[in-house]
This record gives sequence, structure tokens and C-alpha cells, in this order.
Amino acid sequence: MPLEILGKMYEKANKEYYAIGQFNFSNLEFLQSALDAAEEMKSPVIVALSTGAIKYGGIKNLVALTSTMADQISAPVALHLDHGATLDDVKMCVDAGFTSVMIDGSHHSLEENIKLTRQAVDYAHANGGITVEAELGRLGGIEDDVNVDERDARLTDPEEAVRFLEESGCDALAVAVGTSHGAYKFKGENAIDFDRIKIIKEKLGIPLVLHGASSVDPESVAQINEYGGKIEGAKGLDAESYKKAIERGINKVNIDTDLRLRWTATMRKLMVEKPGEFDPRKYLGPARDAVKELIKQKMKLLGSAGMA
Ligand code: PH4
Ligand code: ZN
Repeated sequence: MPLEILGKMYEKANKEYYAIGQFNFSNLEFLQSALDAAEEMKSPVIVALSTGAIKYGGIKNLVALTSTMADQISAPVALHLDHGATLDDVKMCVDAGFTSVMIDGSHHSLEENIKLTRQAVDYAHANGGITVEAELGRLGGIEDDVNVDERDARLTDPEEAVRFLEESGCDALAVAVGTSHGAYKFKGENAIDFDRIKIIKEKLGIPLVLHGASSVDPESVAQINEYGGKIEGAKGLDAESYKKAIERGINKVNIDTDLRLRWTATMRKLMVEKPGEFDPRKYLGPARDAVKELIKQKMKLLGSAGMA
């Protein structure tokens, strides 16, 4: 199928309370993993490029690859810009054929964030009805905060979110509820403000997005360390947290770190076990398969399997 507008994929997910996985990529193999998983699981899928990934692979190459590959499968695929920082980022991706963009104005004041998001929405909607995700609040662990006022100042404020939606016109909102990017999310138990998700969903009704949602699978971390790596104190979301977040209204779950960890674990093991191997296909292939299996498990967990 041709690349699908993400807003269309959201309609069913929002109504039926399941989430679609966003899987970041910057090369052929990660893209193959995500699309093959989607086809096998009959799941919608979002593949995403950050500005860093675009710089790495080249926008024309990556868009051509994605749309050519999406054309050959029947599962719906959306191509999304992750954490666009400027209006120029958004325009570049809309013009290049992305079907969803994120404008991340969360580091600006509320007024500036609204203004920037409104400009992104006007451009994206006028040029192909492209879906726009915005972000309100700051990502980051909440257990580290000593004081509740400080914590609340960083997490997404439900009343502010109502004003933000009315004035920016965004289609989906990334909420700050205690998750963070990378492999070191929590020191102790998962500390996510699930009630906040529910309150925001009730007030807004639009698809909500959970960034920093990797599980940081202990098996991958252990395998990396066993074969010469050094990753200490890594921790991510447990399966129960996915369930609770999705029940309360999360419709898009961003996963990148988990794919990187599984990839690295597979490669490290192969490099050690087969020191004479120098055909890249012999180690890139198994890493690609391992990432595909991981994505299939995620699709089941998120409830998107069987929804294509
Ligand atoms: N993301 C991924 C951001 C990747 O610049 P970059 O290519 O490294 O950016 O938006 C997530 O929310 C992923 O969360 P995770 O780290 O928990 O997988
Ligand atoms: Zn993110």
C-alpha cells in the first residue's frame, strides 16, 4: 500500500484503545524488520526518522526506500518525523512525502510552543492533510524530583493541554508523564503518572503519544555485557506499564532504544562466536531477524497485532 496518513490509522486506535508502535530507523535493515513484522502480525506500523537519522541516511534515500517497501505489503505504514525542532524541519518532511510530522516545541514557553505548532499544523494540513504531533511538558524521570511542585511543573498540565489543543490545532499530543529517552529511565520501580494520562485523554479526546517507551529488555543488556559491552544500571518500562498507559488513552508508543539494544546484543554475540566471519550479510541478517521478532512482540503487547 502507498504510505498512509497517520491520522487515518489513529481513528480506529483511538476508538478501540490500542496503540500503534513507532519504530525509529536510519538504515535498510531496521526498516525491513519493522515492515516485515507489520506484515506478519497484520499490524499497522509507524516508522520514524529523527533529524539525526535523516542526516545519517539522506532524506530522499530514506523516503524512497520506505515508500517502495510499503508499496509491496498490505499492512498500513506511516512515515513520521520524530522530534522536528523547527518549521523548516516540518516543511522539508511534508514536502518529501512523510505522512506525519512531530513538531517538538516543548523546550519553548507555552506561547511559543503554541505559535510554532500552529504554523506546523497550518503547513502540514494545507499540504496533503499530513498529521501533526506536538509535545507539551518535559520528558524526564519523576522519581528524582524532591518536590511535588517541581514535578508538576515539568509534567503535562491537563488544563494547559486544553488551551494548547484549541489554539494549536494539533492532531496528536505527546505527554510528559515520567518517561524519558534512552536506557536509564528509572532508578527503582516504574514511576509513571498514569492518572495524568487518563485526565488528559478525557479532556482532549485526541490520540496521545508516549515517548521514551522502551522496556530496556534485561536479556539484551545482559547479552551485551556478556560479550564485551558495558551497560550498567539500565532500566525501562515493564509490560504492565504499557497496559496501563494504553488503557488510559495512549495510542502511539515510541520505541527506539530497545531496537538498538537487541541489535547490538545480536551483533556482539556473533562477532565473538564467529571471529572469521567478514560477510556483513552474515551478521546484519541475524540482527535484522532479532529486531523483527522484538517488534512482533511489541505489536502484540500494544494491541495493534491483527488490526491492519
Ligand atoms: N524517540 C526516539 C528518539 C531518537 O536523535 P535520535 O535519532 O537518537 O532520536 O523519540 C523515543 O521516544 C524513543 O524512546 P526510547 O529511547 O525509550 O526508545
Ligand atoms: Zn521521543
